[in-house]
Amino acid sequence: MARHLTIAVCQTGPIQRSATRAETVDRLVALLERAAAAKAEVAVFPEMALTSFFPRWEMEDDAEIEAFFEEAMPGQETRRLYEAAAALKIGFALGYSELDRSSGKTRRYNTMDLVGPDGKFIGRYRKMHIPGGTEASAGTTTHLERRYFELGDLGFPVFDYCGVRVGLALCNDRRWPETYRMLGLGGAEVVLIGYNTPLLLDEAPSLGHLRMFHNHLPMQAGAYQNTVWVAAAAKAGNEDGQQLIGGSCIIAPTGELAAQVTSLDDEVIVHRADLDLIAVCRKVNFDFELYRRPDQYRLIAERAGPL
Ligand code: CDV
Repeated sequence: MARHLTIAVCQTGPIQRSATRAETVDRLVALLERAAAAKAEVAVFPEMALTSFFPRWEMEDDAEIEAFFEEAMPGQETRRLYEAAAALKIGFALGYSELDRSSGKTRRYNTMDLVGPDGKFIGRYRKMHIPGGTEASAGTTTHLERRYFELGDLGFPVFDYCGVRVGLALCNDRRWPETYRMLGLGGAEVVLIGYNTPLLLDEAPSLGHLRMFHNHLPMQAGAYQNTVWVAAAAKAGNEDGQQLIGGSCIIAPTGELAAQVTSLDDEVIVHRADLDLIAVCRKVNFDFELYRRPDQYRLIAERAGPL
């Protein structure tokens, strides 16, 4: 029997620092309702979908920083989203900032959770490629994720979502080939990604015209070379004075853009992903079992010479 998964990408416009969690959750619930009305079975929201992208600010005060984090998921203010998922029978992947005190220490992660169509937690991913620095430096776009987040400690897990193998990734992860390869080797059929990408970088203004190209290029290559569907949700528009790129999309295992947003606002795009296309693409070029053999890799390593 043919296998499909109808995927919704829920892009958000800017989430200003002045917005309350309740206002933001209202917007996410409205997007989820639109996705369900379009018969989507799963929805993906952006990275840090509950708050402004705060690593653009250098903050000292723990209370000020931790106001951007969630200690429990669902918490009091986010529970409505989980209830909406159960009522609408559509699961979601949600990016947020996680405060983990379970070990007795305070740990902070840039996290994405996968939730089922019954509103129940399925699995968690913590961002592995944390970009930026710990202190602002002159002449570069302030991006302080390393000040606020530890490296993820959960690897690249792949989860069962209603019989479909689903992996998660966050923003900068999407630029690195190992993200897709790890998820592909773990059997992922669908990769859900959330991101926040500034339109301009002070350190490389001459590359400004390539920002959208460099957004789509690695995701299309990752989808093609690992024969997975990729669905990526951006935060977009002018958020607290910084322009975010948008460009949310759904990409087929052929590398083709199957659906793309047309705004920098709250917007839902939906595509019925043909999961059988994965096997077709694998047969053409990327049969891992046949071609990714240890003897072949040994030869490649030998010929590469000393590092
Ligand atoms: N949130 C991110 O991970 N942003 C990074 C850059 C711009 C620092 C990105 O790769 O889009």
